[in-house]
Amino acid sequence: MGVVNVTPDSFSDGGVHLDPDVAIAAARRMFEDGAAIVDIGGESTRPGSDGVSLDEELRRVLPVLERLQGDVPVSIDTAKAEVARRALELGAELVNDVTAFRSEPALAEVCAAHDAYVCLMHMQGEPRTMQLDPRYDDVASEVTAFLEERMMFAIARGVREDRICLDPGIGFGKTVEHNVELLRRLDVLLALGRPILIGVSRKSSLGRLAGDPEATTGPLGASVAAAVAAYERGATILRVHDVREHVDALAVARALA
Ligand code: HH2
Repeated sequence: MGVVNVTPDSFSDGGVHLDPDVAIAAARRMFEDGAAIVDIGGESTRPGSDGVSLDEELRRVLPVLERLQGDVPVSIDTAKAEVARRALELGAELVNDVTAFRSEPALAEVCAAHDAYVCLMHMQGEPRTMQLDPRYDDVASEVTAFLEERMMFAIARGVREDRICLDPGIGFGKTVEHNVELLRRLDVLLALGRPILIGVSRKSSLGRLAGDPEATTGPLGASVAAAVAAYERGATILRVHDVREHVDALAVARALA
């Protein structure tokens, strides 16, 4: 899964894809480079962010979705039912909601009505404050219990189970140690029986593990290493900014598996 953030403030590509022409070209390039799907987002969820209005989010993503329609398989990264509805009408195949239908529960019915694929992600707290003091007794089992509950919620609202993938939410209300623990113990999540999506690309935990305690992003080599490790532990969808490098690395990892 390639990532194109049509935002001024995303943590690693903020401002880069704000111009629709640039965003569309980036999405097409990611698809040509081997992404199975490209995740388009109009709202940053980086630590400390406040969110954007419905009008602003639509203004950012609609021109991009309109011109990618029929060309590139698209996922919409949104927590807003109306954004998802418009994106699905424009051919989006997957709704990626980092709030797992907690922000707008009606988003579940929108996904069900379109028979859309859905990614449900774990987050402790909300983006504005989530990195202040994240705490867990046992991060892997707490994240798994949360995702199981959200999956049951989605199914109760009409989403087919075989449409759902699950994501532990690397960096969303988690310390470096929590992120490492989740990636090491993916088997606990896999026991839920659904495909696992991992978004660790360029995240600050990687920069910190690579030796910079003040890092706000992670280097490419660290992103690729984490993606391969997640793949080897059973993750099947890797959400990444640098598609070509990850496709090459995963092809080799698959050949050696
Ligand atoms: N991470 C980000 C955004 N959306 N969705 C899923 N399912 N999993 C993730 O790990 C995930 C996500 C944050 O990364 P990015 O989109 O690059 O930055 P920002 O939120 O600042 O736009």
